[in-house]
Amino acid sequence: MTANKRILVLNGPNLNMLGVREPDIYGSATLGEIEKTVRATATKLGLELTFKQTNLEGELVSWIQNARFQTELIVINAGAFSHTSIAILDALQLLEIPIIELHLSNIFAREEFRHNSYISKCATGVICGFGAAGYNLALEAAAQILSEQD
Ligand code: CA2
Repeated sequence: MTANKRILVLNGPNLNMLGVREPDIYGSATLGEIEKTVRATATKLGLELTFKQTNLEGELVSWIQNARFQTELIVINAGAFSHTSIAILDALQLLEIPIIELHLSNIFAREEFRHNSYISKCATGVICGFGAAGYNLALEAAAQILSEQD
């Protein structure tokens, strides 16, 4: 059973601009539209969802630190910080809960500087390249992981 399990979905820099530019890479859905769909999926799966976005690295670090006793699993699309931020990796490594790394685009089919993700080093699994549908896939994976813990 996954009832009442809490999932935190964190979104990093520029993801608030989804649907505004570059629909060929990131799709045409806005982050608000994605959140709405993900909320419906969470309800269907019996998961309690918190969904947040920030452009600030330090804010992401604080949210990850605060998640320690407040959530059973994190889904994180850290945007460009995935490729640069040891601070976010350090914060995630302090957690003792499953971490699902998420990207809309297939980062391995893009520029070489996107091929390395610090977050992958501590992720339970990575979902990338499925566009907005990846958020729902991440929730399905979360429900599966949490049900195996019971
Ligand atoms: O594919 C992803 O989800 C990324 O995490 C998105 C990041 C990028 O830096 C990562 O390499 C892969 C960028 C998010 C930027 O979002 C935009 C949205 C609309 C217009 C421009 C950028």
